[in-house]
Amino acid sequence: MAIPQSCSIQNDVLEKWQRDGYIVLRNHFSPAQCDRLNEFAATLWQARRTSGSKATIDIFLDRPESKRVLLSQAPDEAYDYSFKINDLYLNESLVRDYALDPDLCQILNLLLDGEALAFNTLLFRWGSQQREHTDTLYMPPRKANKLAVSWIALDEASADNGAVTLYPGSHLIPPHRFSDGRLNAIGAEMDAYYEHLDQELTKRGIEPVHFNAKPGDVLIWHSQLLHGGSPIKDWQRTRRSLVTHYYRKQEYLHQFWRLRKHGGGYYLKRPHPSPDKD
Ligand SMILES: O=C(O)CCC(=O)C(=O)O
Repeated sequence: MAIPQSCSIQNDVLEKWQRDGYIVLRNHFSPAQCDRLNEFAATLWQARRTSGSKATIDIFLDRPESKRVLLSQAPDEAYDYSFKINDLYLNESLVRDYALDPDLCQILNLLLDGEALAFNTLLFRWGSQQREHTDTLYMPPRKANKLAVSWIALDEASADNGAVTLYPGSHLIPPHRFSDGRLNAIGAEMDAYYEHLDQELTKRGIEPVHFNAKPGDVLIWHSQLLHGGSPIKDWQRTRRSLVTHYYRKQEYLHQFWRLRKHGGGYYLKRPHPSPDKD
């Protein structure tokens, strides 16, 4: 479902983006498209030992034994706990079809005011239950605010099965700078990061909302929007989703040999991350 070219609708979308720091595209992907990606994910897991996939997976996300391993070496029991499979966009054309869907890219280009460049994907079977955060802790953009994230719902999501929690308008809070002056997380200084956000949320009267999704809905959030994964109360209900992070192509022209066209946008070709050392 592309946003029609009408200026007033584009203005409405931009107004919401600037005010709230996120937009929602209901029914963007069809039930058949959601089924296709879910089947792909199930087969990927079942065939992981023999498929030759170089992807990594972060397993037991919400537990002390959390670690990054090669997908081919993930233990069977990891499937029933939160995990994320990293960067499938690098080798899986099907994943790029969703991350760089032409209608989705049209909207991302509008929000980013430049051409979207996918540089990271995460495939989930359950909610992450990740504490609230801003994505610039992990991957700040070269150009301030020019990072957007799409979250494609592949199951229904609600407060019971770990819906994404958002803090509307929190992207307008001046970002916390760590002791080196940057936005990247420094583990020992995270208390100060959360104190800054707590104070600003209180001052601005910002309350969290759950993103209650149906399969095929897409949520797009701003890099400075505070968000997280709510606790999973009902482990009978999977909460499958594909997350993609996008910079702008124009900030990566100096790495032109890594830029690839796909669908309606571009992606950054780079090596897979390394698994954790034992
Ligand atoms: O899907 C979720 O539970 C949250 C994902 C998230 O916070 C992220 O990718 O930054």
